[in-house]
Amino acid sequence: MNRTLVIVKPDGVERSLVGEIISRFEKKGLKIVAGRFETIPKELAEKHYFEHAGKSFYDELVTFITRSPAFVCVLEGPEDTWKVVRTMMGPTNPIDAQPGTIRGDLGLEIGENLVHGSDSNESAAREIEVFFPGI
Ligand code: D4T
Repeated sequence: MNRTLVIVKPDGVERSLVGEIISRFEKKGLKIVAGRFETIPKELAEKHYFEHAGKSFYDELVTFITRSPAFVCVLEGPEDTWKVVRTMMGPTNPIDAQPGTIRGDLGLEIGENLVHGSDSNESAAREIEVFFPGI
């Protein structure tokens, strides 16, 4: 089996969209194999978003992802689960996201785009280790 990390970001939790978002993945056939609510500590957010350090939106991104509880989970499917999740999420900017995708149906702003999914099997392994070490 193959796993990926998904985060329903603080905006998704604040808007009570955890069930709506996670149920889409469950209906698709993916399994939740670990999950918790957590206000992501700054150190974890910085580890998670290390590749964006120094970019214009970095400080805002870290402030956003740490501002209130997120639902962090590991989803499992047969192969390339990260890709299944990313396709269902839609592109980073909800303005570009097609109806039928999570960001296309539920989002409006790039800075409040509801959900994170790892962008490769390598990122998935790294990010799962950041949030669920030793799982
Ligand atoms: P994440 O990593 O949150 O799943 O989003 P994506 O994989 O779809 O997009 P990303 O890594 O390029 O961006 C991470 C995060 O930063 C926010 N962002 C991004 C922003 O606020 N302004 C920007 O210009 C960009 C490119 C949105 C997602």
